[in-house]
Amino acid sequence: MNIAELTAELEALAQQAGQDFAQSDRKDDLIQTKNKYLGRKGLVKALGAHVAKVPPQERPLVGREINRVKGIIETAFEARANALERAALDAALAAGRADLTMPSRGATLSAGHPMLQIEDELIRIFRSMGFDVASGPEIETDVHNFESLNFPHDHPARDMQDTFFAEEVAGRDDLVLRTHTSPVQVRTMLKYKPPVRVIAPGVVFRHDDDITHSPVFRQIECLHVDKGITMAHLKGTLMHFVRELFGESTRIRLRPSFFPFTEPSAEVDVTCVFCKGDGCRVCSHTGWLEILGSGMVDPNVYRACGYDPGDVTGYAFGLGVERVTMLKLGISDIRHLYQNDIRFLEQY
Ligand code: FA5
Repeated sequence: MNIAELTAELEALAQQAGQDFAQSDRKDDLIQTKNKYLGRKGLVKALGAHVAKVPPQERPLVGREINRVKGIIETAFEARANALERAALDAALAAGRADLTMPSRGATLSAGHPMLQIEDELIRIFRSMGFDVASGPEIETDVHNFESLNFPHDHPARDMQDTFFAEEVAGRDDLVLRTHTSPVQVRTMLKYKPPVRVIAPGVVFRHDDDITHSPVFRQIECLHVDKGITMAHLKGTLMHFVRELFGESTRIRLRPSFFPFTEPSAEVDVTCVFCKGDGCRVCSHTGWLEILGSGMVDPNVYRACGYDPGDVTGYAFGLGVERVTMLKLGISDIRHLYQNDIRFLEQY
C-alpha cells in the first residue's frame, strides 16, 4: 500500500467512524464504536501496521496523517457524546424532573426543634427553682422501672403502661424500654443520701400510638425529698412552674388519682390555654387540661431505695414534654412533632 492509498483509507475510516457515531444512541454504544476505531485492536491501529511498508523518508508524513485522522475521530466522538448528554438533560427537563427556571428556596436559618426549645425552657424553669438535672438509661431493669417503684410482680398496675419488653438481651431477660422517667427517682435515691431535689428529662417508650400518643416520647421527672416536705410544697412548686410557663393567670387543679409509687396521687390540670378556662372543644368544655401525674412518694419506694420513710417525705411528678409543647404551641397532632416538615418547623 503506497502513501496515497494509505491516506485514502484513513480518510475513509474517519468518514465511516462519523457515520457510526451518528447511529450510536447510547453512551456505551458510543464508547464501543470509539474503541472499534481507536482501541488497541482498532481499525486505525491496524492500518498503522502498513507504515513499516512505506519508504523511510515518507514515514513521518504517514505518522502525521494517522494522528490527524485519530484527532478527527476523537472530535467526532466528543461531539456525539455531548449531543447525547444534552438530549438526556432536555428529556429530563421536559419530563419535569428539574425546572431550572424555578426560583431558589433561599437559605434557611437553623433553629432548635420546637419541642426541644420547650424542653429547654422547662429545664430552665426548674433549674431556677434549685433542681439539679439527673439522668438514667433508656433500657432499664424491671427492678428500677417497676419493682422498686412499688409495682408488685405480676400486679395488674403494670398494665397501666404498655411496656416494650426487651426479651433476652445479652443473656438477660429482665430488661424493658423504660416506660417512664420515674426509675431515675430510684437511681437518684440509691446514689445520694437525702435531701435530693432533681429533675430527669429523657426519652421513654410505650406501646401507644394515636394523634396525642406516641410510642417514643419525652418526659421530665421531678423528685424532691427532704425532712418535712408536704403536699403544699408540691402545689407551690407546680403553681410557680405553670405560671412561668403559661402565664400569671394560669391556675392548677389536683384530681385524686393512683400511681403505685405515690400516695396520695393526683393528676394535675391547668386552666385551658386555649379558652382561658371558659370551656372549649380542646378541653371538652371543662376549662381544664391535664398536664402531669404527681403525688407524695410512697414509703415503699423509700424502703426499696434505702431511705427511712420515718425520716423523710417528698413529692414527685412526671410530665409529658410533647403534651406540654402541644398545649403551649397549640398543636393538635403529636405526629407533627416528629415528621420534620420544614413548613411546620418554620412556624416556631
Ligand atoms: C407517669 O408516667 C408517671 N411516671 C408520672 C408520675 C411521676 C406520677 C412521678 C407520679 C409521680 P403517666 O402515665 O400519666 O404517668 O404519664 C405522664 C405524662 O406523660 C402524661 O400526662 C402525658 O402527658 C405523657 N404521656 C403518656 N403517654 C404518652 C404517649 N404515649 N405519648 C406522649 N405523651 C404521653
